[in-house]
Amino acid sequence: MTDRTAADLDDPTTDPFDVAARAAAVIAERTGVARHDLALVLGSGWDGAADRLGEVVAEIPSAEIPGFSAPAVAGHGTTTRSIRLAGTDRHALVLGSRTHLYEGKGVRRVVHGVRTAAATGARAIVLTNGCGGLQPDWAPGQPVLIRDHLNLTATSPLEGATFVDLTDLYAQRLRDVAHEVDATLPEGVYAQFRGPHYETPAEVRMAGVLGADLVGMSTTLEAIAARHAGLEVLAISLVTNQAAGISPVPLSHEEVIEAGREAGPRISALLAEIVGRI
Ligand code: 8IG
Repeated sequence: MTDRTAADLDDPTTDPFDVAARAAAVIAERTGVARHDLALVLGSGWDGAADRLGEVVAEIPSAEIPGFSAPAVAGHGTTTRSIRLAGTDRHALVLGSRTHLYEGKGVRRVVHGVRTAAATGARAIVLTNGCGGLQPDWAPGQPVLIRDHLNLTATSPLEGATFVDLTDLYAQRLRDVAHEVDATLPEGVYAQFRGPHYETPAEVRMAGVLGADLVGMSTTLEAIAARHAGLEVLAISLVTNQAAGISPVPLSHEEVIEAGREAGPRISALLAEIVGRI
């Protein structure tokens, strides 16, 4: 069944929203939670960041949910969790990973988690990612609110004549909520490249000239699909490295890992406080 429904998403005659509705029905059945209130997508560096949100009500291998991709490596699949937010009767759907455009599985797969979140009843979604930073004063480990984006993927998750206004895509209301928690959080414009290679220094300079502060390989297509599905969007990047050519020192993988580890407790607390106020 999982295989068939995954194939359905790739079939152009299938409505991806039907697959999302089936996925939401499976989530409701497996979690016993009829309706989720908000959703989170955890990007690189954010793995443990949802652990403080509240009590895990249920955890499902994502590959068992219609339309979600099977894990690339057996036994290394991610899970979808239902978490009851501490001190409330509200539930968050936590998507443990995402499908990236560079995997070549198609844009429908990239945004299926977001559409599923909307189908479970969520009204808002928090998209997180790890990315490269263009501002020299943003050290690795710096969280940054996405204020706006440049979609440099040359594609869209929307099909046909679907004209969606993106003026307030990264909702000012939710950025205000985040700033109530931490007034020092900087904001930036995120440029999504297709990847999977990192940018050349010339491409990073180009992105800077175009107005980007952050470069990454996710989030913008999901944000567009989320807005189209009626979700309010908050997106938070973790700058895990300075983008190519920004620092005179070449990237050190160890430094990046260490920065992520060091940022762990801070971004977990940040996320829990923000989610509690949404
Ligand atoms: I972590 O420097 C991470 N992801 N495109 N560029 C792009 N994606 C990234 C980067 C980066 N760092």
